[in-house]
Amino acid sequence: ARLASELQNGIIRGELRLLYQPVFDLVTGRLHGAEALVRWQHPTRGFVSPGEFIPVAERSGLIVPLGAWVLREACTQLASWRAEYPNAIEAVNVNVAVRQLREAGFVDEVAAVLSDTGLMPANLILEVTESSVVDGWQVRETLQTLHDIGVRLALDDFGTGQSSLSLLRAFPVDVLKLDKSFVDGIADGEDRGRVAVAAAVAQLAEHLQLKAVAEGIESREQVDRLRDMGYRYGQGFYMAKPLPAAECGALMAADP
Ligand code: G
Ligand code: G
Ligand code: MN
Ligand code: NA
Repeated sequence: ARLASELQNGIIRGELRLLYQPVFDLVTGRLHGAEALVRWQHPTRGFVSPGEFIPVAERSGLIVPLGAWVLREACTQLASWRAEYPNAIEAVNVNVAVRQLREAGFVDEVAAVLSDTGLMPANLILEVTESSVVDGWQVRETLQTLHDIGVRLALDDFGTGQSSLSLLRAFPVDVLKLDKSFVDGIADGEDRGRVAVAAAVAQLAEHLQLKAVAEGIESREQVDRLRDMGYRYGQGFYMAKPLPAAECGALMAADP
C-alpha cells in the first residue's frame, strides 16, 4: 500500500521515464523497432525495478494512469524520431496490462494519442499477454476494435500462457514474441524441449503469416539458431539493452 501511494506521487511528480529496447532484423542486422520499458527513479529509494512496481500498479489500479502516461510518452517519442530521422523505426511497442484493456475509454484514449502525436495506427504495436486474450469477450472486443482501426497487436511472452491455438486463429494478432525462457534453452547443453517449442512457434507464425520476434537473446549462437528457425526479428542484451531515447535515436541517425 505504501509503495502504491508513493508510485501515485511518483507518476504526478514525473519520476517515471521510458527506456527503449531496440528490436533488430536478424537477417539484415538493421534496426527494426523498439519496445518502450518504464523505469522509476524514486527520490530516496533510488531505482525501483518494474518487476517490483508493475505488479503493485496492476493490483492498485495505478497501471491505468501509469499506462496512459507510457502510451502518450512513447508515441510522442516515436513522432519526434520520425520527424528527425529519415531512417527512423516504423513503430514503437508499448506493453499494455489487461486492467487497461478493461477500461471503457481505452480505444478512445489510443485514438486521441495517435491523433495528438500525428501518428498512424500502424505506427503503434500494443503488446498484450496471452492471459489478456482469454480474459473475456469485452477485452477481445476492445482488441478487435483496435486492430480494425489499424493498431497492431503483439502477443508478449508467447509460449508461457495457456491460450489455445484455435483462439490464436480467431484473435487479430500481428506479432508473436517468443518468451525469453525458450531462447534460454538454446545454449551449451541445450534443452531440447524448449528448443522444440521455439521452432514450433516460428512455424506457427509462418503459417499464420505473423511476424515472429525472439526475446531475451544473449549470444551470437542464439541469433544464428533463431534466424535459422525462422525468427526474422529479435531483441536482447546481446544486441542492445533498453536505452535512453537519445541513444536509441543515435542508432537511427547512424543507419545508412
Ligand atoms: O524492463 P524489464 O524487463 O525490467 O520489465 C519487467 C517487466 O515489466 C516486464 O514484464 C515488462 O513487460 C514490464 N513492463 C515494463 N514496462 C511496462 C509498461 O510500460 N507497462 C506494463 N504494463 N508493463 C511493463
Ligand atoms: O515481459 P516483457 O517481454 O515485456 O519484458 C521485457 C523485459 O525483458 C525488459 O524488462 C527487459 O529489460 C528484459 N530483457 C530484454 N532483453 C533481455 C536479455 O537479453 N536478457 C535478460 N535477462 N532480460 C532482458
Ligand atoms: Mn514486452
Ligand atoms: Na516478453
